[in-house]
Amino acid sequence: MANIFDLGPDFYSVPGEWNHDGRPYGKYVRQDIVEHPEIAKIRSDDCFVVTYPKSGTTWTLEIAHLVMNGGDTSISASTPHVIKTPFMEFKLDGITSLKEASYDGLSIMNKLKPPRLVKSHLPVDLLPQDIYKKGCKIIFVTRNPKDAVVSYYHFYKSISDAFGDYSGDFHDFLKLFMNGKVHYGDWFRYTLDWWKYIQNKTNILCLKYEDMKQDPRGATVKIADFLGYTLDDVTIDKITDQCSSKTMKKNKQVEKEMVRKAIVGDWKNHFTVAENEAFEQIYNEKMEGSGLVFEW
Ligand code: PPS
Repeated sequence: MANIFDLGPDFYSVPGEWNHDGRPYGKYVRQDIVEHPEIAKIRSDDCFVVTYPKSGTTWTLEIAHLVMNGGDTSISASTPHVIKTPFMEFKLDGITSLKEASYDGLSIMNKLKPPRLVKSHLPVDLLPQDIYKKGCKIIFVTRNPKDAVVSYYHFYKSISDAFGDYSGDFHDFLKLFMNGKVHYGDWFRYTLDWWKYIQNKTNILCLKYEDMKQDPRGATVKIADFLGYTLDDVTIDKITDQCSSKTMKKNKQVEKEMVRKAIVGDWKNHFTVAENEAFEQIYNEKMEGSGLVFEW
């Protein structure tokens, strides 16, 4: 039966993208890490922030980094975000939005002093197995997929280095998203695989973007508790403040594309009524029984 999200044969794919296990990856994702995750040397005191793209990764990394530094903002103010908290599988020559001429997350990770805080968007089965074997801490952040796809659409439009010249509108992009044709693939598969894995794991903290927005201080406290840092109220308040979207937007060390509207519910400005109804139907079928519930 024809469905509102059916893709025609000529759908957009980013120049240079490649596939692994049914998922597209950008040319900036290191294929050798995806195919041989064991090349990443993992330490038991590493902490990974793992997300489907556009779920609150940058925000969470900033909070966790400040927690690990007792609220000291000097590194945040002086070091590019992607250097202090490297993006493991990401490699690109000449990122125009960075001061660096080239970037290789894994080699930066290899040079960092422990404890390292690392970003990844890899699915649960593709992260280096040593992360699980060595009991590394993982913060898994998830976000309602309507807002995630809106955020992803604006990201595709804003970084031609990574996504080529995407000229489609949001409605075209939603079709790509619903068919798993955006980088890192199908949101439902990604989220359900991670969600199943994290159940009853004490070394994994699951945060939802919407909860963090609702109670940002509570998010700082949860992250500090999880990472094993005891911080006084003044420091907790300082970190929470420092990590507000308003303050992060002003931080020159955070790429400008990483902080946009930073709200819950921007999907209402993008979805048509028909798209929303079709989305809800698919969402309810795929997520039924998962126990994962979002605020919209
Ligand atoms: S990425 O590229 O996947 O790492 O992007 P990610 O950081 O996961 O998600 C980007 C969205 O998070 C919003 N953001 C924030 N929200 C609240 N508070 C803070 N401090 C914050 N920083 C970033 C950002 O604006 C993106 O969401 P949208 O909806 O596009 O605004």
